[in-house]
Amino acid sequence: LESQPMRRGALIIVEGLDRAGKSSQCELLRDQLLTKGHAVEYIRFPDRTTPIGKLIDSYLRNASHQDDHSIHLLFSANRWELAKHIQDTVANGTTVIVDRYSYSGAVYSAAKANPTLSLEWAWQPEVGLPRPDICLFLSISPEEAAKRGGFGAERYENETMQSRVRQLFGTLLDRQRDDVCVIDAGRTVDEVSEEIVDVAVKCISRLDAIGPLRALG
Ligand code: 2DT
Ligand code: MG
Repeated sequence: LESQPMRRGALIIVEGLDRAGKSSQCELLRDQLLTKGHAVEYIRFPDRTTPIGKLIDSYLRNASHQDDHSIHLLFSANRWELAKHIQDTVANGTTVIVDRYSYSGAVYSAAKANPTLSLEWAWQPEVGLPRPDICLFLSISPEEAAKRGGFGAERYENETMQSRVRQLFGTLLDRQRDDVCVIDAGRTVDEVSEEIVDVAVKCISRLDAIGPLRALG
């Protein structure tokens, strides 16, 4: 008997503003997919454990300063250093769930309104990275986000940044709309999770039609 060719895993990105519930939903999705018998790995960006990630962590905690362009490229480098791992893991049949990715990367940097750091400039270092099979964008209103508690103490956790980020996510996700599925994250955790699991399972079932993992353009 010929053995079946190994089916690859999916690359599933979860994006959204702070307080949208990304991390909880990623964990629920991982658990649900595991229960359904899928092999799953959950990673998040920034990955603060690598040498580059430690520089990013220090910057986010306001313990160090970086030029806007320089820190932007470090966030991107933090994805590039894990790109091969993502490709290999997916090729080996494991679905990879990623909490934040290139979309946060481009949008948070462009939200600084630095005249030489446009959304276009910010997207360029992302070109060629593993392209998600689906990007789930957890959408939440400013009112609902406020209800879920105040801002934390990290850089970017303030009203001005969050409202610019919201606007730029709109622009970027529209450009990348083939890969994006907007989820209303203002509902209960269970309602949101049910829709996310449904979309993820459908994505996994379409992988034969999509073919090998693609690259971001
Ligand atoms: P968390 O709160 O999810 O740990 O994110 N960010 C994230 C960027 O500015 N560029 C990036 O490439 C990524 C992945 C968003 C910490 C903050 O880091 C921002 C919030
Ligand atoms: Mg945060």
